[in-house]
Amino acid sequence: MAEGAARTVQVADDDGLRHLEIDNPPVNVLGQALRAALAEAIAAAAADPGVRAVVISARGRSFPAGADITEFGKPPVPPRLPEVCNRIEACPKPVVAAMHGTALGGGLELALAAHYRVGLESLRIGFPEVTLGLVPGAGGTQRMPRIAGAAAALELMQSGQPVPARAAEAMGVIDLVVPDPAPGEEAAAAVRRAAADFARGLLAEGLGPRPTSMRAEGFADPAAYAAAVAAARARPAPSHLPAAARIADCVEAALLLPFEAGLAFERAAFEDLMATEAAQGLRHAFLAERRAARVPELAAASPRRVEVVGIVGGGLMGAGIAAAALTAGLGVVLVERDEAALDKGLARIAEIKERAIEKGRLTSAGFEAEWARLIGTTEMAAMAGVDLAIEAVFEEFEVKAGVFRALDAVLRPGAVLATNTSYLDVDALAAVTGRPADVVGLHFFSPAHVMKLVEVVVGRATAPDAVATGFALARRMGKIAVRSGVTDGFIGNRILSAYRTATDFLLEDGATPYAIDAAMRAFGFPLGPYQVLDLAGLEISWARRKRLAPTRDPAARYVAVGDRLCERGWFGQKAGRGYYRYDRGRTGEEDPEVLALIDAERAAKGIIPRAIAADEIRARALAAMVNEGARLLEEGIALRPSDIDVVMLHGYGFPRWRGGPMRWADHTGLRSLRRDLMTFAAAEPEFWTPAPLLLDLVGNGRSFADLDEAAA
Ligand code: 3H9
Repeated sequence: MAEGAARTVQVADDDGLRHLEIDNPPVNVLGQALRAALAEAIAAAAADPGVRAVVISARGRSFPAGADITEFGKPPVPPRLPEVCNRIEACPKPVVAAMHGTALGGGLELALAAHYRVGLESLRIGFPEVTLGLVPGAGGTQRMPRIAGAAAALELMQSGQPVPARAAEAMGVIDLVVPDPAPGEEAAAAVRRAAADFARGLLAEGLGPRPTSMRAEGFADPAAYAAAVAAARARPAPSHLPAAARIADCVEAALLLPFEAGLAFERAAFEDLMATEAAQGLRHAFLAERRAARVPELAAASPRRVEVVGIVGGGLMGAGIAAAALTAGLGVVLVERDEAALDKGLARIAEIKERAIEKGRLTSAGFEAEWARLIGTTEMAAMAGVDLAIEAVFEEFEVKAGVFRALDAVLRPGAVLATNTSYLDVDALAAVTGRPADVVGLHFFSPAHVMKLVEVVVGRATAPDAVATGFALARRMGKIAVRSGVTDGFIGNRILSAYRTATDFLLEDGATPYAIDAAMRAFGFPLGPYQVLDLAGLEISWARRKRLAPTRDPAARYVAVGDRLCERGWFGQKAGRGYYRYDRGRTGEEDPEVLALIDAERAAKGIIPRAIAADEIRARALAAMVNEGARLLEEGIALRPSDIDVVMLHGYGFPRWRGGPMRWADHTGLRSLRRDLMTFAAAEPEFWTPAPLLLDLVGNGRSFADLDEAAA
C-alpha cells in the first residue's frame, strides 16, 4: 500500500467485512494522499477474495468535509476525486458509507458513489461548493438527482445549506439513520458498527452493489424534473456569480446525457468556474477566515474559562453583545447607571429575542432559558462574579476610563477586562487599571447580535491568555475574530477613514455623493459610503472630527461637506435628511440642496469641478484602502494581509466574491496599483504617496498572498 495509505486510511477486517477508516484530521478533507490511499484500498478490497463487503467510515470529528480547498488552483495530482468515486462505485462488492458529523461537498460525493449510506441522526449533509463559486465536481450533480430528483438536488446545491440526516433520508439519500450514541461513546465508532450490521444484513439477503449511476428513481417524472430545472434557472443571480446557473445546467445534463457524458459536462463546468475571479475570491475568503485564528498568543497560551460575561452599558451595542452572549449559552450580567436606562437596555435585548422567535430561530422555551441566565442591575458590585467584563458605554475616553476604574475595583483577580471602543487607545485605558495584563479590546460591530466580526485588540501589556480568551469567546459567540494592534480606529476604521477621505476628495473635486455610491455599489458593496454614513448617523463622525480638530495638521486638505450637513441638523436617515432626503421611508432620494451645498464648498476653495468617471471613483477609493492596509502591515497592526480582508468582508460590506481589498489588489496587479498611486500622489502627495511596503512588494515581484503564506 502507498506510503500515504498508512496515514490516511486505516484498514481492518472483520469477518468478511473490510473497514476503510479515513483518518485525515481535523475534518478528513480529501487531499491527494488520502485519495491515493482510498483508491488503492478499494482496489485491494475488490481483489481480495476474503472480502465480501466494504464499509467506508471516518475517524474523529466528521466524515470528509469535502475536497482539500488548499489544493484548488494548483495543478491536480492524480487520482482525482471523480476517479476515486468511480472506482468506489465500480467495486464488485457492496460498499456502505458510514457517516457522522458533516458530509460535505466531495465527502458527500464519495458517499453517493458508495452503494448504500448509513448516517447518525446528528449528521448533516450538504453541497457548499456554490459558496466557493463552484459546482460539485466529483459526480454530485449527476448522482444526487438520480436518487433524489431535480428539485431536492437543486435546492441542496444552489443553497449550499446543509440538511439533517432525517431530511436526507426523506430524499432517499440515506438508507438508514441510526440514533446518536450515548455520551462517552465515540460517534465514529457508533456509526461504523451500525454500518457493519447493515452490510451484514445486505449479505444475508444476497444483495450486491447498487451503483448510483444506474439508478433512475429521480427521473421518474421527467416533466417535474424539467420544471424544477427551469425554476432553478429562473432564480435571479448576478452575472459574476455563475455557479448556481451552472448547477442547473449540470442537473439538466444528468437527465439528458448518458452518465459518463454527464460527468464530463460537470467536470468542464467545475474547471471553468475554478478559473473565475469569484471562485478565487471566495476561496481566499474561506481560507482567510480560518487563517485569522492563527495568532501567536493562541499558540502560546490557553484561554481563561468564561461562563459569565458582564456588560456595562445597555445601549444598542451592549444589548446586541448581551443578546449574542445569551444565544451562545453564556450567563450575562448587565449593568446600567440607573433603573430607567436598565429598563431600556433589557427591553432592547427582549426585542432582539422577540424578533428571533418571530423568525423561528428561537423557541419560547429557549427564550425562557436564556432570560433566566440574564441579570440586570444598577450595582457595579454585581460584576464581582463575572469571568469577563465588557464596557460598552459612550465613546469618550473619560467615560470609558471611569467605568474601567469601577470595574477594576470589583472584578475578581484573573477576570478579563474588555473595552468595546472603536477608536480609543486601549493602552491608555489599560493604564487606568491596576491590571493592564488583563485588558483587551473586543471591538464588536453594530448590530452586535448580527455582525460576525470582532477585532481583538492587543495592547502593549495584554497577557497572551487574555488574547486567547477574546478569541475563544468570539468563536463561542459564532463570531470571526481578527487580531489588531493598538492604533486609532484599529484595522477596520483606519481603512474606512482612508476610504472616506478618498471619496470626500472626489466629492469636492466634482463627483456627486450619488455617483460615488453608485460606483461602489457597482463594485459590489451593498451600500455606497454616503448611504452608510446616512444610515449610521452623521453626528458620530462629526463628533470625532471635532474631537480631533485641535491635533489636525492645518496644512492637510480637509473636506467640510459633512460638517455643513451636520450644522443644519441633517444627521442622516433618522433625521430624514443627510446626503440623501428621506421623504418616503428609508429609500433616500438625491437632494439638490446637498449638491448646492457641495458647490458652495468648492467655490469657497476655488475648486473647479471636473467630470469624474465611475472607474476613477473606484480606482481611487480602492487604492486608498489598499495603501492604508499596507501601512497597517508595516506598522505591525495587522498580522497579515488576509486579516485585513476578513475585517473588510465582515465589518464593512466589501464584496465577498472579490476576497477583500488586499486580495483585490493582488488580482488587479500591484504594479498597476503603484502606478495609480504615483499618479494621484503627483497632485496630492500627503494622502496618496504609496506605502513603502507596497513599493517593496512591487520591487521584489511579490504579492500580498506571499505575505499571507509567510505569516501562516
Ligand atoms: C469540494 O468538495 C469540491 C468537490 O465537489 C469536487 C472536487 C473535485 N479544505 O472550519 P474549521 C480546515 S469543495 C481544506 O475551523 P469547524 C480548516 O481550514 C469543498 N481545509 O472547523 C481548519 O484548518 P486549521 C466543499 C479545510 O468545526 C480546519 O479544517 N467543502 C476544509 O468550525 C477546521 O475547520 C466545504 O466547503 C477544506 N474543505 O467547521 C466545507 N474544511 O485548523 C468547508 C475545513 O488549520 N468546511 N478545513 O485552521 C467547513 O465548512 C467547516 O470547516 C466544517 C467544520 C463545517 C467542516
